[in-house]
Amino acid sequence: MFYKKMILGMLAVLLTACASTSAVPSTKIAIDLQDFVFAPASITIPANQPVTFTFTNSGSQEHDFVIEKISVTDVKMEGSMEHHMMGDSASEYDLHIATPAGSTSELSFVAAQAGTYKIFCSVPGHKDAGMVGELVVTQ
Ligand SMILES: [Cu+2]
Repeated sequence: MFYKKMILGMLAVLLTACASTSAVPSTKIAIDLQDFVFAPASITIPANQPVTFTFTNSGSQEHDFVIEKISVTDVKMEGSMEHHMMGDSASEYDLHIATPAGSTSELSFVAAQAGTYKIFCSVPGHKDAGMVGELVVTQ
């Protein structure tokens, strides 16, 4: 019994050590939300590493950032609007963060798979107005 506890204790120490040495600093990217473009409109991030997007809405309308389908973990959001105008399928989006005009918000996540993902603003009319872009996840 004591032996088993000792092994578990050692495992815990090993896991803790592992977590602290493999802590990769988050890739930080600033994205400006304008009427009606993302700047930059093409964003490249590494796969399997934490990234943080900081959104600044310098437009006169609310804007959001949507990726319809992407495999992500460790998603954290700050400053996102709880209620905002969006399309019908908003609840199906894998990533969705809305930022009021003149405000900022923050989105952190880890992308699990390399690939190119379409980004867009889901506020009605904005996608058609040109508020689209791409997220490139590299291996
Ligand atoms: Cu918008």
